[in-house]
Amino acid sequence: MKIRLIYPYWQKLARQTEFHLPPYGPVSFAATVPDDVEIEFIDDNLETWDYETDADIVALSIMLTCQIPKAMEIAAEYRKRGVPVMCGGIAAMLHADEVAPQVDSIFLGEAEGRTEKVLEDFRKGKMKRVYDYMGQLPDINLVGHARRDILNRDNYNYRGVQMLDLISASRGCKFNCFPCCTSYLGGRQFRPRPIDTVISELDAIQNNRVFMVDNSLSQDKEWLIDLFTEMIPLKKKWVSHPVMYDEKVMDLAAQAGCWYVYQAIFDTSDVIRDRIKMLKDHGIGIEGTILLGTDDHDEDYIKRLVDFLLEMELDIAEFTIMTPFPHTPLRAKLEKEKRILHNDWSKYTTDQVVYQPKEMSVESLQNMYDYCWDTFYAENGHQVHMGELFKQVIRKEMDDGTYRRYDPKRKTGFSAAQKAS
Ligand code: B12
Ligand code: SF4
Repeated sequence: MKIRLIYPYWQKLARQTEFHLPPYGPVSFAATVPDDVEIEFIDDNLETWDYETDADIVALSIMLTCQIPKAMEIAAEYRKRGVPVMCGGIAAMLHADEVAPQVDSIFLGEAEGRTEKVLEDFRKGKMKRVYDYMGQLPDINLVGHARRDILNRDNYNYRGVQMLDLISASRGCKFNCFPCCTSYLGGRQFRPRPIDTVISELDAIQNNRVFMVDNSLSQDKEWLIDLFTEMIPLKKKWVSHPVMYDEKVMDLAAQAGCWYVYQAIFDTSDVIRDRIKMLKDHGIGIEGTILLGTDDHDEDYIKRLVDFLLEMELDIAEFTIMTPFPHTPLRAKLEKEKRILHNDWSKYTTDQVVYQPKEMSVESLQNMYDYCWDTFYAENGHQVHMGELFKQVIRKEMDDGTYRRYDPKRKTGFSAAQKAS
C-alpha cells in the first residue's frame, strides 16, 4: 500500500524573509503509519509536482487556516481522478465541518495508536467518513520518533544554511490566551513526553540546531529542570516559544543550548522589560512576536511599542495582525460583536486585516503593519537581523566545538560531521 502525503501551500508573511522549516505534523503522522506502508511525501510549498500518482490514497496534512483553500483544491482534483483523499492536522480539526464534505475521510485528533485501524478500514473498503477523536487524547508515551527520513533534506536550507529540525518535548498547553486555539485542540492539558524519549529523539537528529515547537516551555518547573539538565550533554542549539521566567530554569535552558526564544511583546511594561533583560543576561536571543490591532491599540500606541522595541534592541521582531482563527476566544468575542469582515481563509495569513479594529480603521491598521516593519528594519533589513542571530549560534557552536559548515552533499547537516570527528 502506498500513501501520497501532501503538506499544502501556505502564504508566508509579506514582509518576512521567506524561509522554509521542515513541517512537523506530517512527519509525526508518518511515525504512526505501519512500516509496510510506503509513504511518498510532497511539500507543496517547495516542490514542483503533478497530480499523476500510483498511490492508493492521498493524505493531506493541514496545519494552518490559510492552507485550507489549497488543500481543498488538491482534494477536489484527486477525487475527480478517483483517488481517495483523507485529511488530518490542526486546521482539519479547526475547520472540520467545512472540510469533511470535501474529502473521503477526515481524521480529527492526534494519530498515535489510531492510524493502523484507519488504514485497515481503508484496506477493507470500509474507511469511515469521520474519525473523531477530539477530546480523547492518546497516551503521550505513544509519541515516537518523528519520521524525518521522508523529507527531502535539500529543500530545507536558506542560502546554504540548513534550517532547523522540529521536535516537541510535550503536547498541550494549560493556558487559554485569547488569540489561540490550543485549548480547543488539547483541552488545556499539559502532556510532557518522558524525558528519556525526548533525549533519544534529539540525539538521533543529525542537525545540531532544532526548533522545540512545544506550545510553551513555561508550564512545569520540575519537568523543565530535569529536561534541560538532561539536554546539556547533547550540546544542541535550540529555539523555542517562551521559556519559564525563573532564574534556575533560565540558567539551565542557557546551558542546554537555548539559542533564542519567541517572546510575545504586548506592551511596554516593566514585566516585558525584565523578561527581555533576563534573556539577554543569559545570552539568549529574542525574536519578539508582536500582535497588532488589539482593542487597546491605536496608531500612537503602536508607534510607542515600536520605539520600545528599538530601545530594547531586540534581535528580531515579527509583526503580525491579530486574526480571529476558528475555535479561539478571540473569534467568539468578535463574532458576538459582529466585527468579522469575511471568512476568506486565504487571507487569514496574519498580515491582512480581516476584522473591524476598535480604535482604528481597517486601512490604518493595515498601514500600521507596514509602518512597524519599515520602522523596526529601517537601519538594517530583516535578513541582516537574521544573519546576526545566526552569528550568535555560530559563536556558541565554536565555543563548545560543535560548529561544522553544512555540507550539501552529505544532506545530513551539522552534527553528522561532528559525530564523525
Ligand atoms: C510549529 C508551528 C509553526 C511553525 C511551522 C513550521 C512548519 N514548517 O510547519 C512556524 C513557526 C513557521 C509557524 C508559523 C505560524 N503559525 Co504556527 N504553530 C506551530 C505549532 C507550535 C506546532 C505545530 C505542530 O507541529 N504541532 C505538533 C504536531 C505533531 O501536531 P499536528 O500537526 O496536529 O499533527 C498530529 C495530528 O494532527 C495528526 N495529523 C497531522 N497530519 C495528519 C494527516 C492525516 C491524514 C492524519 C490522519 C492525521 C494527521 O498526526 C499528528 C500526530 O498526532 C502550533 C501550535 C500547536 N499546538 O500545535 C502553531 C499553530 C499551528 N500556528 C498558528 C499560527 C497562527 C501561525 C502563524 C499563522 C502566525 C504566527 N505568527 O504565529 C504563522 C504563519 C505566518 C505566516 N503566514 O507566515 C496557529 C494556527 C492557527 C490557524 N488556525 O491557522 C497554531 C495552532 C498556534 C496557535 N497559537 O493557535 N507555526
Ligand atoms: S498562546 Fe501559547 S501560552 Fe497561550 S494558550 Fe496558546 S499555546 Fe498556550
